[in-house]
Amino acid sequence: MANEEKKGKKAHSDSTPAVSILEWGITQGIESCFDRADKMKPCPIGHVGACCKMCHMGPCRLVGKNADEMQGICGATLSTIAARNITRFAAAGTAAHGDHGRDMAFTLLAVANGEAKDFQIKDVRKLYKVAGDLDIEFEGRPVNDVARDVATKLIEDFSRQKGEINFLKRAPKKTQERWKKWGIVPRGVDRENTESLDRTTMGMDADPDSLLLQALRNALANGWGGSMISTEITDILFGTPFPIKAEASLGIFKEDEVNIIVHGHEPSLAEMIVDVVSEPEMIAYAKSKGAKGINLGGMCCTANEVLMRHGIATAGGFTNQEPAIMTGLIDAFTVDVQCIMPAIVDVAKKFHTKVITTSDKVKIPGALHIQFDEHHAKDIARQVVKTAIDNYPNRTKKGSHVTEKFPLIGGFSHEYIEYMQGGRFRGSFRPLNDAIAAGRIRGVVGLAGCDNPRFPSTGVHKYLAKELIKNDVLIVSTGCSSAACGGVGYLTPEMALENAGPGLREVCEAIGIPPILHLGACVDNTRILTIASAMAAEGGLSDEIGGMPAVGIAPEWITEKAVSIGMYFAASGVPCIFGGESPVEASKEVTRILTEVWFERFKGALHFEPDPEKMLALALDYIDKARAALKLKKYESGKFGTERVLMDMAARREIEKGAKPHLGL
Ligand code: MSK
Repeated sequence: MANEEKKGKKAHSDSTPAVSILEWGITQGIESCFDRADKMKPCPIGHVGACCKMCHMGPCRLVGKNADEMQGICGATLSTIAARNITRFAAAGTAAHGDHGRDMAFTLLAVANGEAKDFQIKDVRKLYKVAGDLDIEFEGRPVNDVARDVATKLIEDFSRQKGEINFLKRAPKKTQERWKKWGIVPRGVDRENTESLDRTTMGMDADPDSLLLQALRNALANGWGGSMISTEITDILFGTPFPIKAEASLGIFKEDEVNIIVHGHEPSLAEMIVDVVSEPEMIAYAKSKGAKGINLGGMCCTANEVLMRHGIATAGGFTNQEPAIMTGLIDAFTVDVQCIMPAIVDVAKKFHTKVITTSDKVKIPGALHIQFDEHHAKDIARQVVKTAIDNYPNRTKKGSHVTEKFPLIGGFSHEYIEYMQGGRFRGSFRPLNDAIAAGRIRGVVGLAGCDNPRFPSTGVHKYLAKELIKNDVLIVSTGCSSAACGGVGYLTPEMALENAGPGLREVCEAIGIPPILHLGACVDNTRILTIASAMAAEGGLSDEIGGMPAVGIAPEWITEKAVSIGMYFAASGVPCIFGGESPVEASKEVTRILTEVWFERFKGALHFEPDPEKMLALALDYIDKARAALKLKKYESGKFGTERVLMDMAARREIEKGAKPHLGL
């Protein structure tokens, strides 16, 4: 990337297929988010957190040379206003992931009660594991009874008024002690959301530190509550992922088949569509309309869900929504919840594409609405697929196609990561901890979050991914970051051979893994919490999540969900670096709390840094300082200490002799 682009000043995609389609779109007068980003300059006051619109005396804008000494009409200072604004970000992000988790919990309950007959519990072993964590008896009981108890107990996590969220006890003791000490143990998801909204109203909490502690408590209700509930139940219902091949890029569409996209976050309908598109009657119906078959692809995090479990190809992340429609090849663009640009309906009108909304919570004027209901899931999926097939004959030649696509390997659940380090019976995190201790792996980075049209979209993900693995940093990726990396072939073992530093390359070669492990959707960032907790329990590094040579990076973040994620990592002990300008830049005090104060209390932090080179330097600095504090061998590329040898595939097979390589069996 040129320097100008690295600083995020050029608001165009860094994806070659997207650029070629978007350029064609410009010749046709079709507008995209990139054009709107060029035209729409962010409000310079709201952008840095200096605008308070919590009541109707304002909005109050604290700007100018003396902004630090100014007050809103009620007396709120710049720091109060910036802290309130980012606390509301955290609350909204938690609400989004919380509602996702809640929907999954109610689906599990409906399945257990025999009311959602099209779904089954695919991973009974995981159900039992979660039941055990929740102190629910499972031995000798009917599966549905256990599932009902699990769903009921997890639903209580949303409405609980006192006490604490169930999965918090999965965290290392020391991490939990820090939460208790600073009063940020979340009670229930809804309670924390309500309290954040309450505290940030006019005339309530004015102390930035107190507000930001509530933001952390609210975010923890997401990480160890809503999102973790979603990940666990999705695994129980649809299977715990294990490595699987797939493809990525806008080139996944087929000219002679019915193309359907599933976009959004909640996978329940998408799972049914996966089943339905291979029904012989549906394929015959598609053929009767002149198509050779049905081609299913995904977008954003619904894509990640069905990629992780079925190898369904992804057309990319957030900014690929409009270019995907501009191919002219999509017959139905089906959306569920979150990260759905209303603009897709306008783009679709220029083609034959039908945009189908499916959630009561997401309706877009001009879209066809087919309401999803888990009680009649397959019938509704058939209706969606049939709508796409019926639309196929309406396809015209209009559009700009690309054919380039890349293979990838996804499906790295935390269970599989443990399995790959010793097999089903000897799985542990010891080899990873040892490789870090010996300096073969310098540290671990969670690369996550959105792709942003205000950046050279996807470019900062790719730049950081390449540089980090060159520096022997193992990457775990989720969300649109996985799509950005997958869309250029970075999620393959070959990437390690060609680009990884010598230590990381050896590890990847020994196990046969890519240097970037695709962990799933945005909600699956909780897999990173689980991995970090397991690494702490394994010993040899830090005995809590804080202090590990690990960093979270969201280089092109967009959403409130991202802020909530960054905060639950910070509270759990992981320093996080977000790209772009800071939404609290107006307040030095709030910036100091998010970085220095939180690091002192939790060993985590939330930085905002627009320059990708500085993001990289900051991440490596955190990793090296954590190594030094743990008295680990100083990292030097190509010079390792001794460690336990990682087992390769053959060795694991030898040990297991016939054991099935997947916990979900
Ligand atoms: S989809 S939250 S744009 S990662 Fe999860 Fe992508 Fe960000 Fe949505």
